[in-house]
Amino acid sequence: MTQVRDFEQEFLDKIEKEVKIEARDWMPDAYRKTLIRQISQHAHSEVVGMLPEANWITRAPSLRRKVALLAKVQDEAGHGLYLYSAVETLGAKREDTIDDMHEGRAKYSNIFNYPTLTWADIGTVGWLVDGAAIQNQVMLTRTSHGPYSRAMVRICKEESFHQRQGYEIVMTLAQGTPEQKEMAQDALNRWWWPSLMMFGPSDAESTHSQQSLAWKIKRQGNDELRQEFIDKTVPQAEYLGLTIPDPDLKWNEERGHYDFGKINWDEFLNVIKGNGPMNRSRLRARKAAKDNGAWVREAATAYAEKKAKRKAQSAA
Ligand code: FAQ
Repeated sequence: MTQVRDFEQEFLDKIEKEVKIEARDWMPDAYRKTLIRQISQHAHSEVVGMLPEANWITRAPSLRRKVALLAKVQDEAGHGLYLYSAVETLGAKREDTIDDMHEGRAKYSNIFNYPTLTWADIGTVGWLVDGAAIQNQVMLTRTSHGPYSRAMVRICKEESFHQRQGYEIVMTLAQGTPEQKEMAQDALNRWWWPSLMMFGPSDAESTHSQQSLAWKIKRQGNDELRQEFIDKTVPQAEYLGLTIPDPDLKWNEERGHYDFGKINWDEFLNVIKGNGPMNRSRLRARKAAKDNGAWVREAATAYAEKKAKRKAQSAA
């Protein structure tokens, strides 16, 4: 008698035993769908995230700073590429996911819809934005989906370097002239709250967390990660002699955590709906990059086809 395989049970057993789900394994449609959503949005964030930083490459204050920033921006492009490849293992077309972003059907991180006004913003983005990204992404190295988890191992190593690069820029400014210190404080004032929003809505408001935690796509909730980030970052700001722009921020001995003020979720929702200060400019830049790069993609495809044809002819 032939036995009928229970694919869903096999999948759940793997999740339970921490066995990674690989590209050719059976997986529920909803698991595939939420992974395509999360990973492609993560990839878009990496690529859009290049824009506010690239804005300062030509104006970096020294050759050393320019080289480091250039390398960081290139790293973000690489992260986008690993992540788009991970999405493709799930059967989605990279071009379709990119079109989804361009047409407003897919999101990217709220944080990249704010402008980088001064050089201190570049340090602060490295310190806070990469810091928050690492806080969120270390758990993703243990995500249940194999290709995503492996991509995240490498990405986290690079993000750690970015965070230190940013912190070092802010430290230099904080120890510099009063004007430089003021510039660092101003950047912290503008980036603090949007960085806290990067972790997503509170667990009670989060659409996907419960199921994603059950499937071990996410390994920690949005609120827990946000709290860990705050607990780590406050002493870093104190060391720099900078003030976190939150009058309600206070160490809570009983909880063993910092209490913090109310996040403006209306601002978050408005930004992710497309109404942040830089949303339109970011999408314009990404669409222009796609249009201006069309000839390169066409030439590369024509070359690859020609090469394959020649190979087939010489094999015949
Ligand atoms: N921005 O139910 P949840 C970086 C949306 S990479 C915009 O909690 P989920 C590197 C969410 O998509 C930064 N939208 O969702 C870098 C959902 O809407 P949907 C990106 C957000 O997925 C540094 C709705 O709200 N990192 O910084 C945001 O379970 C420097 C309900 O939310 C990743 O993408 C947000 N912040 O949890 C580059 C990490 N938060 O999709 C350059 C991977 C939530 O139903 C320079 N992603 N939403 O339309 C994740 O870990 C998760 O997707 C979360 C959200 C935690 C972001």
